[in-house]
Amino acid sequence: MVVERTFLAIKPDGVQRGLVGEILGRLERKGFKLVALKQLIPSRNLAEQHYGVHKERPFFDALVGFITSGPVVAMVWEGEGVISSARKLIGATKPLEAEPGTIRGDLAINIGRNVIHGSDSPETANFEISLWFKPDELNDWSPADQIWRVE
Ligand code: D4T
Repeated sequence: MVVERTFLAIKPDGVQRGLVGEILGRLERKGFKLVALKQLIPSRNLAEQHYGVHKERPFFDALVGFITSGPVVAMVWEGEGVISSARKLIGATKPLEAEPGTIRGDLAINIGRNVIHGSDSPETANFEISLWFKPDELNDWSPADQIWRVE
């Protein structure tokens, strides 16, 4: 398996509901490595670029309005297969259809308030990481307990 990086963002509802620690804990306990983290209120321009693929969809304005409504916790996580694995940990887009045990399955009800975003492919991950972060905000580091993380 290839070591990858993915972009994850805790949306304003997750921040307002005090779910940041819960979500970070799940990703840390899984064993993925956090290589960048910051809180920001996204500009309209950033939100429109991030959700550019949904530009023609009827929910686009509401989506951009929501993501720019308050602080977002933007992150880059690294690990083998992290892009698809993080999507599994997050669960289905519609929280009522997300499996129990997933972030959305356990913590959300509404599709417009589904707590977290995760990149859906290597191409999207590269695009989103460079959209949200400058290169010097990404940290290359090795966990001190690396020896316990079997290759
Ligand atoms: P994100 O991109 O937030 O991780 O969500 P998903 O990858 O799981 O789902 P998506 O791209 O299809 O949708 C992006 C974002 O739009 C919201 N949404 C989506 C909405 O409010 N109404 C809708 O009908 C759909 C399809 C939820 C997630």
